[in-house]
Amino acid sequence: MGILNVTPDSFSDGGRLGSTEAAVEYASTLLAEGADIIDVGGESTRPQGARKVGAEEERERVLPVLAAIRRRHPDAIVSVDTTKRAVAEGAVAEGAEIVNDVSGLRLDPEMAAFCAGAAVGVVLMHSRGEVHDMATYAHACYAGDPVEEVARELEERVTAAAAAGIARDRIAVDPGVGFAKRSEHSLRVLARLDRVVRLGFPVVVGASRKRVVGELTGVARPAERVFGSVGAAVAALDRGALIFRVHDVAATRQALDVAAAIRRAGAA
Ligand code: HH2
Repeated sequence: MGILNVTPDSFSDGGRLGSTEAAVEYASTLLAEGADIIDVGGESTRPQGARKVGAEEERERVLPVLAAIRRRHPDAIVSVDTTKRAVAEGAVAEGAEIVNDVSGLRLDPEMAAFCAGAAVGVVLMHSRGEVHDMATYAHACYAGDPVEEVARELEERVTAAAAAGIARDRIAVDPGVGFAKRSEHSLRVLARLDRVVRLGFPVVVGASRKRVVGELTGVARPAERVFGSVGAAVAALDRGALIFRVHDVAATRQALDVAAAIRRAGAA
């Protein structure tokens, strides 16, 4: 899953894609590099405290880009990274097939019913709090093993999604690296990804360029964290992840293709 942020303030690549044409060009590059899904997002959750974006502004950022990607690449699978029903609705009308909700359908009371009715794929990511503080440490309190709490809270989100009528085979789950998690929590959740896999859904992991990678590698600039990010993706693959949300598609794709081939050869 290649990341396409049409935000002026994303933590690693904000403000780079200033026009619809530039965004579509970038989507073409991600697909050529081996992305299977393009994840388009119009609201940042960056750790410094993201600025709240209204639904109308987010729609204006995301929808023209989605429409243009679909025109240029009619067969591409596009997901929309949003917590808002109004944005998801517009995106699905433009051809998005997946709603990637970093709140796990918590923040907009209309989101779950919309996703059920539209019969889209849904990524339920673990987080706590609101968009502006979910990527901070404000809610990074775990009494015991964070893995158990994250798995339990994800299970609650799955139950809520199913209760709203979302089919179980349209759900994927994501432990939310860096969301309501200090680096030690993110590491623990990645190390014990098998616990999340056991929930019974495809697992999405987004460690790309994140703070935990920066801390482990000593690389301050997010855009330069490619090697560490690839390491995280390979480790996640080994622990059962199926979808990798990444900025650096070519590097990750090549590493994962090799790592997956080694896994398959071992299983034969
Ligand atoms: N992380 C971010 C945004 N969306 N979605 C899923 N499913 N999993 C993630 O880990 C995830 C996500 C944050 O990263 P990014 O989009 O690079 O930054 P920003 O929030 O600043 O736009």
